[in-house]
Amino acid sequence: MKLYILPGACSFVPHTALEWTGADYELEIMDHDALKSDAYLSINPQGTVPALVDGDTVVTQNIAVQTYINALYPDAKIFGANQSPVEKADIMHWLAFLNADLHKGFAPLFAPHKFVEEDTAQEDLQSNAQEKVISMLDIPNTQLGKQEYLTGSKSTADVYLYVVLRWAKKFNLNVEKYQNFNAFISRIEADKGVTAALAQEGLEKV
Ligand SMILES: N[C@@H](CCC(=O)N[C@@H](CS)C(=O)NCC(=O)O)C(=O)O
Repeated sequence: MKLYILPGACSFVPHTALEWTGADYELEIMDHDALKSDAYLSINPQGTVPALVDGDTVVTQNIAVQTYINALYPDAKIFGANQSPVEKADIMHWLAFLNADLHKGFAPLFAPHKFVEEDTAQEDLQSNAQEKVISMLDIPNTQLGKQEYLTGSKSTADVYLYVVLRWAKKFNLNVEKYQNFNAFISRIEADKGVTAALAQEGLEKV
């Protein structure tokens, strides 16, 4: 099984999940050019990570990749410890929020030129995107005021939030008012799978 990743990208989430499973897997560390190569586009026509190749099976889209890993290694409980119907809905709720809303909110910060051409328009777009992202971060911060992890037990949703909080630091977003994130980051960075994935991706703790 091979997982395609970009260091520090959302692919960090299935990367950590594979660490949690103890599975024998190969990591393919890509760069932006390699993502747009014909070879990679034949795996993922969107030219994005993550992509997981397992024999003849190719899985793309972050939540789908995690779902595949969870199905292969249910004992690793990557979606959290308890999996009643309500808890299954809860993990999907958080993953959808993180993947579809919060993650997407960063797109204008990473690549404003993909949205508008002019410098001043890009600055306006980035400033609006920053405000929107900061406002969305209120939601997980509030949840972490009630419990240590988003769904109550550690899951890939927490790792996804951790990735997003690294991006918030990268873009110097002022999230100081969200008092629950510092302790949360320390908790996540103490995790063995996270520590291993950080080292393999050449990343420092934050
Ligand atoms: N909806 C996709 C989003 C994937 C995505 O945006 N991946 C980013 C990294 S976080 C990427 O590959 N960016 C490189 C690029 O767009 O060139 C998923 O869930 O897999």
